[in-house]
Amino acid sequence: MNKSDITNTLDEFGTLLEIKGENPFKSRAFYNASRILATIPDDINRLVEEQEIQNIKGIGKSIASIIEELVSTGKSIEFENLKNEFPTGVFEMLKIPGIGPKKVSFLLYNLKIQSVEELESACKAGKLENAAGFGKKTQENILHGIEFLKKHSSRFLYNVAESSAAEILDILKKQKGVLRAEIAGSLRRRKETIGDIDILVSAQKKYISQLMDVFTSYSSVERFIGKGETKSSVMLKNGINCDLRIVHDNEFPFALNYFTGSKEHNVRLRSIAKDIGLSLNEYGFTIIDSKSKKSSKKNIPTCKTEKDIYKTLGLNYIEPELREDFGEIEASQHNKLPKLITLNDLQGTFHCHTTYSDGKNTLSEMALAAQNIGWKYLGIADHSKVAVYANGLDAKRVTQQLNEIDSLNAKLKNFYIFKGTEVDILPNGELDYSDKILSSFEFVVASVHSNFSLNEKEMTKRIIRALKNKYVTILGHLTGRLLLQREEYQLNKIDIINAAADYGKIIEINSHPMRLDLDWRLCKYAKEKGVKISINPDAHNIKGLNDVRYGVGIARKGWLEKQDVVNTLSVDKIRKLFNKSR
Ligand code: DGT
Ligand code: CA
Ligand code: CA
Ligand code: ZN
Repeated sequence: MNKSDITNTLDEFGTLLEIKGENPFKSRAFYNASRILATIPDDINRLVEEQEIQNIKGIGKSIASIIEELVSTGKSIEFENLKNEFPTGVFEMLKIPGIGPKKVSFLLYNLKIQSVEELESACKAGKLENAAGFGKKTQENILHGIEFLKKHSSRFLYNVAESSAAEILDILKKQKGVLRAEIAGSLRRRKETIGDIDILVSAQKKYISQLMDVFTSYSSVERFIGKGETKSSVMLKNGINCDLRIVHDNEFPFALNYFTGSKEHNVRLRSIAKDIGLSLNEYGFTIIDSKSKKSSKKNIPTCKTEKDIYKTLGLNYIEPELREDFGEIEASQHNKLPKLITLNDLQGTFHCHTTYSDGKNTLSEMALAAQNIGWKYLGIADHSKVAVYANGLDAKRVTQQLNEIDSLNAKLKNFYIFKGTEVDILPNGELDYSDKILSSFEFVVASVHSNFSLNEKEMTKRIIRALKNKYVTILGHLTGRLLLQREEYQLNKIDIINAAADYGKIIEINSHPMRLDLDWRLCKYAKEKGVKISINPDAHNIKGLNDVRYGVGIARKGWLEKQDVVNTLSVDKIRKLFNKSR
């Protein structure tokens, strides 16, 4: 953690204590310590190393030890515990202009408002008009603030940020003087949502300022935010911020590594470097001379690529998707890194909709499109009858569709359409089709599409009951979340994954950019339990088939290898697999 990480954490610490209603003296001590730390010029690492923190006037003993813990481990246990006492919505509410800790405290404890969404409905219902410290005017301001937040400072879906970034990268790569150019940050790590776009370029010195101008005057730029010698920031027309950094080519691998992050991964790398007498930052390695406590540039290992950096640290190369301090450092040290799945490994996919339910393309159009991608098969899974809003199929139309698939399959060469359905899991865990109808399909995706408000126990039981049905092959979009829009329903995900393992069921990674559900954090767990994953597009038209690439990103982020994912298998092997559980 650098100094600004530390002061931010101290400020947050103070804020949380204030929300909690602790003695104001306590939170003020944190704010003061943060301010003092920000103003002293000394290097924070040196201060900690020389045990000087507690001698700084205005920083008490307990806060000093928190700072030491933050610097040496990158975390404070006390802070993490405190943070866990609050719903995550608290941090979002604090971002609303005009909302501080006192107001959040009142909202949280007196009105039981836990998130921006809940606050918005409360304002719209006029519930804050007569609340102490609020009133009609404040209520209006809060609504404006929320609108502003939504538009400007929220996160963005991966696919939206990615297409903006790809466009900019393309333009930059074509400019004179550019040597190397890459997307960094959370986009390179393929996070499910993106805060801002980070682009890194190395260029000949004399072209740098010209390049910055190209960037800031690019047609998709809404406004200019800031410019330094090596960095410019802009806001794009779609509201996303984009940082461009331009470095010397010999700094490029180091800067790429640093700005790819994650922060947590960077912290780990730096500490490994330190253990072997090196100091690592965004510009390069320096050798720490233990006698003079100064770093020197002599005999530094040269690194032309990121791979060289990892090698210097005694590590196997770690793919960007894995850099979350999620066990990848240890795996790299012990030669246990996964060989990540790639888009090319897919031979087909499941869970696609057609005009039989709410899809926009016909069965044959979807099959043809899948063939054109180079796939060997496509699994069709239209909605079941209770999904009236999505034109779900009754028994008669199921028969019709299955017949059409049979006749298409008779004509198709080197391609096979798997007969499936996306059957609704009813509130009690029963399925929307009888076992007899279910048995007429080759595979069954079971999903929750209604009654989201069950409590955790009921929802978990509901889904596990559905998994017990011998005709169910794949569990669809486990949590029902819609990224940036709708929270997941309450459920015990671990229990459900364990049940899938017990019953030999597949769990899908729903690749729709708004879902990306199973979450990558759980993919790794599922894999460890031996649960197989299917990367499904949930496509509602031809174009949607390509969404599997987002699912592959999540699979990679979740440590999955080719053999963990069923749609890397051939038609024959899939058939055997689907039959096995029946
Ligand atoms: P985002 O933009 O919120 O989706 O996530 P990132 O990971 O792209 O974060 P961003 O844009 O703030 O910074 C890009 C990378 O730069 C980040 O992944 C790691 C590195 N970085 C930025 N600030 C710090 C810092 O204060 N300390 C360390 N160690 N690394 C940092
Ligand atoms: Ca970023
Ligand atoms: Ca950034
Ligand atoms: Zn669905």
